[in-house]
Amino acid sequence: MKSIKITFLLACVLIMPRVMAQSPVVMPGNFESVTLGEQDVTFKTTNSYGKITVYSPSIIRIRLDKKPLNADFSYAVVGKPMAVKAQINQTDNEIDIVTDSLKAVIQKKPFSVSFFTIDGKVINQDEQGLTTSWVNDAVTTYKKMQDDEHFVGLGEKTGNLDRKGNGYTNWNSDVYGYNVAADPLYSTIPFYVGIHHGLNYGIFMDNTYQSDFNFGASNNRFSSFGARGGEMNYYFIYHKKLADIIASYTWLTGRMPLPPKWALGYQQNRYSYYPEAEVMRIANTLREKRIPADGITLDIHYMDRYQLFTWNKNRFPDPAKMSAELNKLGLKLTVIVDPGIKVEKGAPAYESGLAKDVYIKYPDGTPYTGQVWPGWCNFTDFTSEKGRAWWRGQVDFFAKSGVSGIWNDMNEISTWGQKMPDNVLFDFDGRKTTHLEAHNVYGLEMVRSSYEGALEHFKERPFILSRSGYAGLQRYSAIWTGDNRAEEDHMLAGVRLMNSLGLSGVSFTGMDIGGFTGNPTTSLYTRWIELGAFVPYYRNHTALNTRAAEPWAFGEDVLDIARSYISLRYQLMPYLYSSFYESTQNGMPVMRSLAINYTFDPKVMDPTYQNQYEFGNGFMVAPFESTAAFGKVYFPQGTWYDLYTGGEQKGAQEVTIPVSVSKLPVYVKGGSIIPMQSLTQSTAELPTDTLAVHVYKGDKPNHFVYYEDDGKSFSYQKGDFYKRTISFDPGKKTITFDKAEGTYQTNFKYIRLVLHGFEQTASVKTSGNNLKLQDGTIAFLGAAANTDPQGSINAPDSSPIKTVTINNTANNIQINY
Ligand code: NBV
Repeated sequence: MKSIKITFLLACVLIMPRVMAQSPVVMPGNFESVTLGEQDVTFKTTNSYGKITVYSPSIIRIRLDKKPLNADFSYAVVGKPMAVKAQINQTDNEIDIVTDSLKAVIQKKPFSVSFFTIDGKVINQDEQGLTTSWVNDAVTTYKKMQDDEHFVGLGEKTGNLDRKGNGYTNWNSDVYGYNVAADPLYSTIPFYVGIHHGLNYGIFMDNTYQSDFNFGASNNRFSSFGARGGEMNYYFIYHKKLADIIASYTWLTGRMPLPPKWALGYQQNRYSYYPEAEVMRIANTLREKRIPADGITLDIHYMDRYQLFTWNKNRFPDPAKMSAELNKLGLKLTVIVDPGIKVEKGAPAYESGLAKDVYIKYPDGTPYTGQVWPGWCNFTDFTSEKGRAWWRGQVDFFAKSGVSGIWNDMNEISTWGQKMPDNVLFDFDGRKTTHLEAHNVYGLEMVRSSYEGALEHFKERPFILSRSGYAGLQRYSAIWTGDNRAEEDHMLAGVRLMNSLGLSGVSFTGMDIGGFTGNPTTSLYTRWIELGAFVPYYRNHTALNTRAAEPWAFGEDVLDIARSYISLRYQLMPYLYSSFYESTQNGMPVMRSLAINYTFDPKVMDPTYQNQYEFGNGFMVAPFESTAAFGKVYFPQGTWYDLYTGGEQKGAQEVTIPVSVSKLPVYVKGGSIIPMQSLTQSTAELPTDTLAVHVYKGDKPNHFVYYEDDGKSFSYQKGDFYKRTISFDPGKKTITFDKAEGTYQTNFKYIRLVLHGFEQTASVKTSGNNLKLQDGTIAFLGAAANTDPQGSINAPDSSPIKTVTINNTANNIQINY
């Protein structure tokens, strides 16, 4: 008995400390082994396996798992590590990785990572003592909160521009009529930018499980990012400029392909336009009332009892004929698709999907059945090539009906009840996983399938719109912010959602103009339709059972204002199309939070000014509630011009301005180059042969890459475009047009140069020819805009502007003023 007791006590003494030491939080621990490669480091620590890879001089990837790392796989990342000169050295205590632009230091005992500029400034560092850890399957990395650190981005997230003090969750959700503070919403983009001490960096955590970000919410120590499963897998990006961080992030996750030009035009929508006669009535009214427009969208009522890949033949007897008629009017047809395929014996789409075995299943092999619009549905597994191929094939149905755009709704996945079981299995491209890992990429892979299907079957560039998505969605689709409400704060929240999406690599964004749920007041509708002219995807949409929301539905005054702003959008088409082109090249969003170009200006983070944004590189929009009589505008460094009066405003100032519902406050940045064209009623219509190039005097050099092509085919990929850099140099007092590149014949024989703020200008010289400047004609918004063939943007009482028309045929044009 005694010896048993002694043995027991001994066992307690020996075992207890170990039991007690086993913390529920598992840390990586100390390095045990390490292999240094040319540009990577592979290692094992007490409790983890890891790999650090240099992707570019500015991008370093960190991977860490409790088990040996899986074979690499990502739905988001398309960039492969570049061959980079990296110096990798180790001592007993640390490993240093030095590239041309940053230095990473990995502590070995215990594991932790820090990033420094080449001259030794801390950019970002693991919070000592917390670093990365696991709680069961959930993994989180903790970063030291730097003094006065701010955070922007994270995709479609509500709240302030500066995310400091808040936490967010990524789990794609159907949030009908969401609250302006709701989280999560429909899509997941686990990428953000940290800003402190004049430095900025990006972190992209590529993990599709439910993820959580904490920017000092309920803690004063760290910012953190983590996921409920999978490995810690993040890319650290450092550049001096935020714009370059976006360029690197979109190099990693891909950029928007050039959209068809019609998708940049005004789109008329409601839930739902039917039957055909109603669609044609809307189309004809747009034309009669001279509302420029490029698209009409059909919501779920075009289908036969909501069954995918069907038409309700009573409502739409001949869809191909109808879309041809719409096309003749310069309008393209977009239709909605949902992922749910109605389970109905004999229904062609359902049966063919079943035969091809494309549906997601329970572990026992029966398809998962959930309820949506058509009733009980099965759902295509877009994470399998088999599923995607089947869907791509189905897209031919739309091609045959003359459809030009595919609007992907409900792809979070949304089902009634919103409780899709965890044990539903997905192929995950051969890796086999559960709903937990596949949920957040379902929408992305659906739009990928729609996009690739449209590439196969449509003759022209397709337009794809999505409600849900994951990082990288910009490669396939535009996104809109779902079921917003017809409320003032929702309009402004929508602006911030789009600005945040823009910071997170998604350029082609929209919100339901006028609000989806509820009825807007007349003034709110007015302000919203004005604002829409300065939003990448300009679509008016409203829910079932709300009042009519077409531009003519709120009376003559509103109609005039709507027409003016939509017309302005069309006059700005050369500027807009070139701005979209820029996004395809470097990921710069069309709608730019001021945090992009004025990152270190503290005023930008001030909630008073956080809704302001740049639209392309030239305009700054200051949106206010429609009820506001006054508003505060922050003018960052530089010179600014009132778009309507041409009035000059010096920057680095906060100014209180009178606000009226008939005018959206818009300013032009000094130095801007803004090409405009004559008014057309659709992008299918040719403007006149004069391109009005507006140059606003500023004190810094600037340039604009003018881009033109046929706006619809893929021949630009073979060099059939017209691209020309236009520069303004205040030092040399020149405006130059470089030689045009590409084989495309520009539509514009003449350039009408419109100089703003160049009061002393007397004459210009172009390549040796002396041309006389004339006082500019003046016309803007309202009736005048429709009659001005050249697209001027000045109001009657503006400061004098000077114009001169020059031939656009010369290779290089230099104007000395
Ligand atoms: O298809 C109907 C609607 C659509 O109009 C809306 O834009 C989507 O966000 N859809 C959601 C389905 C649910 C509406 C209650």
